[in-house]
Amino acid sequence: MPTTYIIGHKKPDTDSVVAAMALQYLYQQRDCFEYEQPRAAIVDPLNPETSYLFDKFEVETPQLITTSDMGSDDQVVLVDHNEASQRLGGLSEDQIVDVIDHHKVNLNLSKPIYMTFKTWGSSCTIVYHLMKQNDVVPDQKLASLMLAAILSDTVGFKGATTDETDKKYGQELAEIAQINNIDAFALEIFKAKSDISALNNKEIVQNDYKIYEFSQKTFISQLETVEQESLVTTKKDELLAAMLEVKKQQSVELLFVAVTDVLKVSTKLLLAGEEEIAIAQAAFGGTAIDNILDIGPKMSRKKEIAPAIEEVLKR
Ligand SMILES: [Mn+2]
Repeated sequence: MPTTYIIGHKKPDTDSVVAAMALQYLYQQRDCFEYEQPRAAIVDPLNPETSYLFDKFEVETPQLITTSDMGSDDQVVLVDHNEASQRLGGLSEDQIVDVIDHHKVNLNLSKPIYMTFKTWGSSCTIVYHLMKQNDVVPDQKLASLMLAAILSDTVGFKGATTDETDKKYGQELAEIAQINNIDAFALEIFKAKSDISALNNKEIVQNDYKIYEFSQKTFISQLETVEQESLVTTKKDELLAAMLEVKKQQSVELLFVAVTDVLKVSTKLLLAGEEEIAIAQAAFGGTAIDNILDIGPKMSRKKEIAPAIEEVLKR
């Protein structure tokens, strides 16, 4: 019997991993989805935030897979991403049967498939919506993780991508999870996200990045932290050196690192070189000082940072 792998993006964040697990739970409860042997999987190891949450709630990590684990008649549901550059490498488009996502669509497949796209702040908000439509209630652990994913993706309901639906469903999930203080839970998640103590500088630069196929291949990394100041002062030179190495290794033309303070709601961009400095200044205004540009309260890579850079590159 074929397996239906439910897969989030490369370098998975909490939303990507938990949304896949929540979809597996939903598909197992309701056979109207007709997915055989639904199985959540990951394509890269968990980040420190997700590891922290899985330890805290004593949840097993989904299987780490490559295409060699998959048979030719296995099916794939993509969640929390859709474009090829963010998918499991080598994945055949013909195996994709469904996409559940909240990112910009960049797809041109050769056959019709199912799709659920919403403009909400988290893929887990969408999966919870699908659960509600099908009278499925997540168990307490899953509800805790789904709330964590929503809080992580929306930066505690403060990010620009936050929708009223995220808040409403977050509240409902908090009740199922029996989490009374959502703000305290969000702070706990931010601290776990900020913990980069186990990472070397190159790993820090690549902890949460996306590569965009703009007119120039562009790498945008984001460090969501409660310790912005030390990252852009004492650690700055080491990070800039690591950025140049990563730029070469990843074969990208442009590389930006957004250091976002999730409590102060502010972002400073670390700029790899002269070209990035010129582009960032054109995109956000202001003047970079020592390879750093303060872009103020912009926190969303998806909605505020990447589109502004793309816009300049179109000119
Ligand atoms: Mn997401």
